[in-house]
Amino acid sequence: MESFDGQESTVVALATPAGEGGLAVVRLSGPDAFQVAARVFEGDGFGSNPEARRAVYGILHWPESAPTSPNKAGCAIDQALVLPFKGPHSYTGEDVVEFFCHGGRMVSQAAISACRMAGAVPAVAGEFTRRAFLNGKLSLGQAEAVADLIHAESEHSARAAVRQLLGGLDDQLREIEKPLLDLLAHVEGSLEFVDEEEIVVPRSEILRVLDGGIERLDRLVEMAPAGRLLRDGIHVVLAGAPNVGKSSLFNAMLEDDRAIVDDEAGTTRDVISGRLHRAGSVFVLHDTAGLRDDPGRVEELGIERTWRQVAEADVILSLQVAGEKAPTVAGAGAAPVVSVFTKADLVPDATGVPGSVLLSTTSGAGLDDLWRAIDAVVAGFQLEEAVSLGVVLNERHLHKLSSCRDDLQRLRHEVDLHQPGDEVVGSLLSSILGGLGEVSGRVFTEHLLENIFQRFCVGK
Ligand SMILES: Nc1nc2c(ncn2[C@@H]2O[C@H](COP(=O)(O)OP(=O)(O)OP(=O)(O)O)[C@@H](O)[C@H]2O)c(=O)[nH]1
Ligand SMILES: [Mg+2]
Repeated sequence: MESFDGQESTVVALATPAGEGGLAVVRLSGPDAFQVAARVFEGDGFGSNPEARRAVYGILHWPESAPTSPNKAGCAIDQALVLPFKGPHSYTGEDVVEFFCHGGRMVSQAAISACRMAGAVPAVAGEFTRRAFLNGKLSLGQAEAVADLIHAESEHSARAAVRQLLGGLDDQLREIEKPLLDLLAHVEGSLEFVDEEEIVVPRSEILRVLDGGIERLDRLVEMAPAGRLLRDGIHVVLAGAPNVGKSSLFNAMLEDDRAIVDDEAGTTRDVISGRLHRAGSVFVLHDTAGLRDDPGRVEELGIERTWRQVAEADVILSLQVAGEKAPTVAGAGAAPVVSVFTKADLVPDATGVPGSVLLSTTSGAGLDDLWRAIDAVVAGFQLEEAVSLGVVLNERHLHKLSSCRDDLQRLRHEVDLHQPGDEVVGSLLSSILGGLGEVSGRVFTEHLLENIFQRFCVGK
């Protein structure tokens, strides 16, 4: 990957997916965006000082001076529309030009090459959004929401990302930071008038603010699992003894004949996964090898994979045949378990056990009950809350927010037990606020930006 080129360069990239399509959008951003555009576009008075936000129809062509391809010089590439944005009123905050060309690999590649000959350099992944962040057009949470929105596969994840893009996470962070900043100002203010050792701001006041911060951070940290589920989908693992009907149920839930079903025990040897969209969420189902004590060699490898999958599940479906005694996987993973009794059609007088689901994939009876039970488990994951607040936390957020919470707790303990002077309180508070600033993007490092923007595609 090419390294980030600094903000002085003018970059170019295809903003729409590569391949055939009705339109392709090629985007330029940087101080020379208008000059580059004027060298490759001819139409209705369009020049190097174009009217902002007015689309102009014309001819996109190779630059007149194209030393590497003299035979192309000035040749037309496409009929296109050009739309200029004058910084700071653009996505990146810089001068931006968008060309709307005909879709298709050749046209967009030629448009990009022409812009490069005219002085632009190729953008790296996420460079437009990175520039938007560096120019103060987006917070870090908003920039991350852009990536989440692009990658969103479900209605819930798209809704949560768009709310975060509109400032959801920033609002939550501000609510946490504001009282702490006020307290910091208060203790720092008191230092101007008195001796360092002295305590002026009442301890009860400090404790009240710290408690409020800890509580708000706790609530935010609790939403981290929801962020992962929104991003990666809800992983449901079907596990149980061989032949209980795991693959049959997996196929029935997916409404697709994906996994091999057979009356020989030990049919499934490997984890088979399938995705499905339901109630605004993505579910990832995993069919697994049946668990038994004396498996063959290959089966044993499959069983190891079953346990790994169970350990990583969000919801475990523990299957056993109705009316038969069998070991279950309850308690094997950290995730909630739904007990499922299968082959209900073979036991005509079967009655359900409270808290479990009785079903038959042969007749289809009980499948609705199973989804209701899964929905009840999912309701505990706070997805709705994350969506409505616009907070999609990732590992980075979780790590930072938890350590800020722990630091606040330590400070609280200190204030409560040892009554430190205002100067100590002030210095600890400002380091905690620095940590919170790394989540909001007030404080950032090159390394942090590298990690965040590598998730983006080129052209965003
Ligand atoms: N009568 C009846 N038979 C079922 C039902 N579900 C599955 N079966 C049968 O049970 C046998 C085993 O089904 P599978 O779905 O392959 O079971 P499994 O748990 O995936 O088995 P392994 O992959 O060997 O661990 C097959 O012959 C299925 O047709 C059901 O609801 N009713
Ligand atoms: Mg199977």
